[in-house]
Amino acid sequence: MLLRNATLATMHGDDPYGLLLQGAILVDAGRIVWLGKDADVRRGYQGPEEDLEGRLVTPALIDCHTHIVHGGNRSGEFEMRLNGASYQDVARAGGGIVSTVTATRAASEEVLLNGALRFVDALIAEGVCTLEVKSGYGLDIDTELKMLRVARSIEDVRDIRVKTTFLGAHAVPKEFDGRTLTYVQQICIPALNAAHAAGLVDAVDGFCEGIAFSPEDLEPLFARAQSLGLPIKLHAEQLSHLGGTQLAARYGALSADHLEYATDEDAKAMAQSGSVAVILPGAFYTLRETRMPPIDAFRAAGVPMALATDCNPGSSPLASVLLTMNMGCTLFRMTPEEALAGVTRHAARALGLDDCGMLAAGMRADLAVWDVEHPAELAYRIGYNPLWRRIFGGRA
Ligand code: DI6
Ligand code: FE
Repeated sequence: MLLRNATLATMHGDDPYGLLLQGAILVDAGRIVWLGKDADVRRGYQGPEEDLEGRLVTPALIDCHTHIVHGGNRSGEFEMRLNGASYQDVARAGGGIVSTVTATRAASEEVLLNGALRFVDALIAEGVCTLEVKSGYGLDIDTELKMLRVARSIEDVRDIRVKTTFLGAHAVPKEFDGRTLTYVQQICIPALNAAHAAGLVDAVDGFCEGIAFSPEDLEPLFARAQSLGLPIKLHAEQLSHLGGTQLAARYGALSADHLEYATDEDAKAMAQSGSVAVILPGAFYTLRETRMPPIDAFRAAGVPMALATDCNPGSSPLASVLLTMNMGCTLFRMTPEEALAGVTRHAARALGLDDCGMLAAGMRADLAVWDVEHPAELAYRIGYNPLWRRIFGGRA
């Protein structure tokens, strides 16, 4: 299939957005085999072609940080809080992350899958072709595996690629209250071993925070991940500065995520380890955080920045990559070009993928065709989806 008469945002090269006007893309067997100027289309080409009438083609979007598989929802505590309930009131009513753990343990795989598909479909409608999904609402071996199986099964029922991340170190379950390291040793590491043996893990993540795990707690888990050959990611410096970023950098992490409280030194460590900074404005917005991630320091150090929804029932009930891009620009002063790179090229890198996120010969033909003239429009509008067509592996 030949797509003609399009503006191509290739997301590489010297021009902003890697823009190519009056471009064409030749797709064969699910891959981009050629792209260039429409005028240079090979004369001998005989196959089907389509005139895109000047529309914009970008790499398909990538949501590289989600907790999209989970039981129940937390709208009740959202409402309680806005009616004046305190944190303790919410906790007494069984709220918070514990309530999602209880609901996720109780839910069947079918219920979890159908719950996730509501948000997966919203992302697909915005041109997403690759999705990362974390475990971390099971906190016992069976439920962590159940979440990862459900995450993988999304690929069986939708045209989307799923990468799974083991997040057993998300919270300490109440049965291990005050025994964090025991939980890591007795549940987290055995769950990781079992999930890896079942072929369910692409990366290992943790929540490094006062209310969750210290760098010392995470060290044995990361050592195990490393010996299994699994890459590391980390929720780091979201609510306070604990040194998670430096730990992640020492393990050559694919990414450190959130990073509101990260420092210039953290940015330098990430630059050295080649880790991506995954910026999550949905959680910043929902928690009404005021401390901004050090975007200038990431720029200065040359740390690639990705943007993701963090889609979860507590701190970021967000299922829109387009709104995430807008928030990255308006809340954090990222440029529209950085926002688009953050959900394409750099998001791919945050997942360790080198076959998507850019338009180039040899890449997967995961494309988004937009009814806009210029790529800045993607981050600019709020609550408007200009997707015209999504192409997954060469198929519309
Ligand atoms: N950071 C967060 O903001 C969420 N998890 C995490 O690691 C909170 C998840 C939740 O409240 O359910
Ligand atoms: Fe998260």
